[in-house]
Order: sequence, then structure tokens, then C-alpha cells
Amino acid sequence: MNIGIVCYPTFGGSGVVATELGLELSKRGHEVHFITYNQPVRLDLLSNRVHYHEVTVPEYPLFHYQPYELALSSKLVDMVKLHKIEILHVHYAIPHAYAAYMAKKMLQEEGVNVPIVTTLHGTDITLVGSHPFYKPAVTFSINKSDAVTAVSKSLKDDTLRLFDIKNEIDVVPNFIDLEKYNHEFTDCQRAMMANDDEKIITHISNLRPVKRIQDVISVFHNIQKEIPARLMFIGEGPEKEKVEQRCQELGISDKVVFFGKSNEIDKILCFTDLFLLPSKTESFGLAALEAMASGVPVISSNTGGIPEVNIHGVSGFLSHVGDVDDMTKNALHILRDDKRLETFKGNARKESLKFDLHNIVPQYEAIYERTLAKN
Ligand code: GMT
Repeated sequence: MNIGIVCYPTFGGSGVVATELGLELSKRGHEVHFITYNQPVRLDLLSNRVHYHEVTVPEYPLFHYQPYELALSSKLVDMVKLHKIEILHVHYAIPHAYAAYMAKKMLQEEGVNVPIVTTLHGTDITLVGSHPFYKPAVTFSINKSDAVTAVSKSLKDDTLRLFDIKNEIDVVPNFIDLEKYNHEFTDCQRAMMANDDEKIITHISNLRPVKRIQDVISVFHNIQKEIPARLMFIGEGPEKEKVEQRCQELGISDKVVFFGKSNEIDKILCFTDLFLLPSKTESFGLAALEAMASGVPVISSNTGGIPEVNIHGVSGFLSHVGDVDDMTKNALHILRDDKRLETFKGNARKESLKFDLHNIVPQYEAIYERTLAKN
């Protein structure tokens, strides 16, 4: 198939999933065209079956807001015609599903039919999309898509609860390239980061309020009172400064490292003992899955789709949102006993196998085939 993929090209989970999907589809013999405003961060391998087409939005002083949707839909029209793209897979409803529908309508005028598959990722539904300012457009775009997928059962339920949806929604969970997180061959630089007796705890996110980074600090603060430990933060975002300041106030700055944005999280996860994800809401929790694939147990909140990934008492533990004491108790339960820690590490890796990209990517292929057959 000749597939067009539209996504946010950033470090966010939706962009990562879209990029990894495109790369795997190309390995499976499909032609893949990424259409977005920057080269996706994990798209470092351009091959003869992977293409990137940049959407540029000319700046014009009349516009208070530059019309990205318009530029995107025009680019989609051009690229579908030029490269004979058969199907468009858009990740994140806002504004991608809307722009793709406009492109589809324009193409129909020229006798070209291109079906649209929309994948819902989370904040496009739970945080942003259901806002009254966007809701009619998001509802319309989902209903007009030729196929709709959600990354967890929880997100599907949220979508049906928050919007008036007439379309079927298939649940296709996020996936992971397990090879990439197989640390047997990684040169794991643990000694550079911590002493042998210290446990390493990691958090990865875009450090936005929804991630409840203050809870990460509170849990870590409690842990390091009991056992020697260090905390690694990966990512950039609006909460970072507040968190740095809080670390100073608590006198733990020397035990906390901020790595910023990184494309090599596997190299940090390889020496991590425990992953913290106390989010307020999370449709899936790709970062938790990446940790588990690296054999890292997860202490998380029990919100949204996280319980579909992190299995309570097996790959880690779940607590109510904001229950820092319970998270601390669970973290110490795992970290205090090396034998138990090894068991949880093994379990985490084992649970991640359910999300092997070789099992999940064919589900998208089947949806493309079904959608093309109907159109
Ligand atoms: O979590 C974020 O803030 C980024 C966001 C995104 O759209 O990139 O992540 C969402 O999609 C990811 C990939 O499907 C999911 O793993 C995340 O759980 C989801 N985030 C939220 O629901 C808050």
C-alpha cells in the first residue's frame, strides 16, 4: 500500500507511535509518506520507501493565527495526487482529522478517492478535544473518518462518553520495538550515573501539569529518606522550573538529574530500577511501556488506559491519582528487596511482550485493507 501519515513530529507519544508505525510499515514493503511541519524526531532513517514532505505555512502579518490546517489540507491534496497515496492515516484528531477530511473533499472534486483512518491518542479527546471550542469540529471529523482507532479501551470509552460518535472505534494499542529495548547488547553506563548501592528512579514526559511532576518529586523525596537513590528526569516542559526549585527547597538537587529531551531513552532506561508515572490522566502511557520493555517496573496512577499496560502487583503497582503515600509504599516494597526487584523487572519485560510491534502493526494493516475495500 501507499500510505500517507500525518502526525505531530515532536517527542509526544502520538508522534512517536506514528513514526515507529511508518518505519515498520516500510519494512513490511509499504510506501510511506510522512506529511507534517517538521521531520518527526524519531525519523532518522530515510529509505527509498520512507518519504517526508514538509508543510510550510507562510507568515503573513494580516493573520493573527497562521492557518496550518489550510496549508496541511492543500499539501495533502498535492501529495496524494503526486505520489498516488491510497490511504491517509492521521494521528491526533486536532486538527489532522479535520484537515484530512477537507483534503478528501477537494480530491473528490477531481475524481480521486482517498479514505481516512484517524487514530485518537488521548489529549485530543480528554483534555483539548472535548472543550466546547473544539468539540463540534472534533465530533464531525471523527464521524467523517472512514475508520477510527483508539490506543486503549479506556480512550474508546472516553470518546463514546464525551462525543456523539456514530462511527465504530477499533482499539489498537500502542506498540514497542522490543529489539530496541533488549539491553543484552547495550553498553549500559550505570556507573557514570550512580553508586552501586543507589537505586535509580526515572520519569519521562513532556513535564506538563497533567503529568503531576510534583508527585514524582514527593515520592522520590520519601524514597531517598529510606534508601540511597537518584532520580532522572527526561523531557522538557512548563513544569520544569517549579520542579527544580522544589528540589532545591527539599535539599535533594544533588540527587536529581535533568536530561532534557532525549532520543536515547533506551540508554537511560537500561540502568533504571523503577519508573514513576503519577499522571492525572493518561490514555495509554507509552513511556511506561518503554520502561517495561527495558525491564523496569512501574509505579503509576490507576487512571485512563494505564491499567491496560501496567499490571498491578505484576509489572509494578497502581495507586489513586495523587496518593503519594501509597506510591511511596509500593516503590519501597519493590526497591528494598533485590530479589523482589529482579522478579518485578522480569515481569515488566514479560508484560511488555503483549505490545510487540509485530503483533500490533498487522492490526493497522488489516484496518487499511478493510477501509480500502469499502471505498
Ligand atoms: O502525553 C502527552 O502529553 C503526549 C500525548 C501525545 O499526544 O503525544 O500522549 C498521548 O498519546 C500517547 C500515545 O498514544 C499516549 O501514550 C499518552 O498516554 C497520551 N497522553 C495522555 O493521554 C495524557
